Amino acid sequence: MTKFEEHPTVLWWREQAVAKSPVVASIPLNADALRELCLQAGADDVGFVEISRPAIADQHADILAAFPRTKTLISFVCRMHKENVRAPLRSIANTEFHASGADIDRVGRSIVETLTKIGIRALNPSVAFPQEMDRYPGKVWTVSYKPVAIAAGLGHMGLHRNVIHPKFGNFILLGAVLIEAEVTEYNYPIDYNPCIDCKLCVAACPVGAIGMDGHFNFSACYTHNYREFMGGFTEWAETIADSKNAREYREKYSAAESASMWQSLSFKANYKAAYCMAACPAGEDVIAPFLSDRQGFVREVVKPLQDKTETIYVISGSDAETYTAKRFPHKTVKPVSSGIRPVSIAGFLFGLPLLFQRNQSAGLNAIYHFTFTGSESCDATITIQNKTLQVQTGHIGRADIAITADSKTWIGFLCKEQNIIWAILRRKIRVSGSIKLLQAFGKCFPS
Ligand code: B12
Ligand code: SF4
Repeated sequence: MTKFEEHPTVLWWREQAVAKSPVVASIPLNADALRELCLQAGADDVGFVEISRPAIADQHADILAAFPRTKTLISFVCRMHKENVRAPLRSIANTEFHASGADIDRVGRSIVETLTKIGIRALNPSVAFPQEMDRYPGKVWTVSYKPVAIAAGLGHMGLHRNVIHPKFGNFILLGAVLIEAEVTEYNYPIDYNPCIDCKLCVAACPVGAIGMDGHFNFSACYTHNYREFMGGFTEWAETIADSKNAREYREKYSAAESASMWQSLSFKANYKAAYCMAACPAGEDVIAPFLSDRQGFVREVVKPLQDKTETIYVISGSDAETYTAKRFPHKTVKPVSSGIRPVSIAGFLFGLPLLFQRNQSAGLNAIYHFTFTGSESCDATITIQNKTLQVQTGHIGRADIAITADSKTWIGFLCKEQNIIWAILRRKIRVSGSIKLLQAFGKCFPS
């Protein structure tokens, strides 16, 4: 083996490093030229955000963990074909989502490739998947593109929480490239929200995930729309494991559902809805049919999605179960589990706002003090009041009920592996206050 000091690569680098010009990355990149480079790569719009921007401060750690040299985020969008997204046939919409996702990855990669050639180090995280599944059910993605796109002046989140571009509407997917250079000029949020507050996203969503007041029911969207992704897949696999034979499995899953799962595994996971995005008339390039004939637009775009007969997946005892049965009686409501099981107390506390079903909490006003002991000891206060939820660390205020629990036992109980009565009898879980309040608590977080 050649000695390190005499290795051809080491010798080559040392020779050419002497003659090298100043490090390119230390010179700010011209914003116009960089913008042009991104458009040439296939982006439909682009903006730049410096890493120190307060609007993305909560993402610093994750961004720098992925690429410690990051000085600038290039935020870009690729347009989707709206007729495809709007088609009630989901195979057509999913083809569009996957093709546009591939565009984002291709554009990001192409920007990285060009910058690398001129000596600027850069990295493009994935459009959506793959993600870091070892962190599941926590934050499995790297960069939250929506806040970055907003900071870069590419639009604002509408009532449905998708980013609406002022021109292209919400028919865009988002990407970002992290680069080690500064840019001569940065971009800032646009001064109006393209959302026109028509509430058609509310009307179209089959599980009531979007509230009139802007509340987003994560668990409702995730359980139905993502039925063939992480949680739904986990539940499907567990159903197979728990079934005594093929006949019992078939009682729980139809042939169409098995085939659909096969399709997702073979051709990329399929979304079940995205109707909020399909219905949205906002954006200069999109709004004409809505403004010229509002009723006609609803008839042509929203009604077919509402009228579609299909299976809607809901968590048993959730707000979505009640909503879908009442609002869309012609759709088949199938109660399932979300498949989300916390693996730590931190995960349990983090997940509460995502699982909270505000209508199930109606009439409940209580302060819960949790004391977790054992492998993950910590204190938490959970306040449920007027259909809202607050999770705080420490014990705050006067508790209506205090629960002391061994952390492992509590996680086992949440995963349905431990019986709570057994745990109470063995004093692994101790409750001071009305047990009814504990039951009411459970009702707010069906999973
Ligand atoms: C997590 C996620 C989801 C979650 C949460 C959706 C949401 N509102 O954020 C679920 C699984 C429900 C989801 C659904 C969809 N998504 Co999505 N999703 C993401 C992802 C990976 C991160 C989103 C994010 O930044 N959230 C945090 C903050 C900024 O968003 P927020 O709305 O304020 O927060 C809500 C939720 O995110 C949730 N939340 C906050 N923190 C955390 C942490 C964890 C661990 C979890 C699980 C949830 C969660 O609670 C908040 C309030 O409800 C991004 C890709 C990425 N890397 O950025 C795509 C992304 C946001 N999704 C996208 C799309 C297209 C969709 C769907 C249309 C998918 C589809 N084809 O059906 C639906 C639309 C649902 C909707 N109305 O929002 C696009 C949006 C494009 C656009 N124009 O804005 C993105 C940007 C992907 C992309 N690269 O283009 N998605
Ligand atoms: S459908 Fe209407 S209310 Fe919903 S985000 Fe689009 S413009 Fe806003």
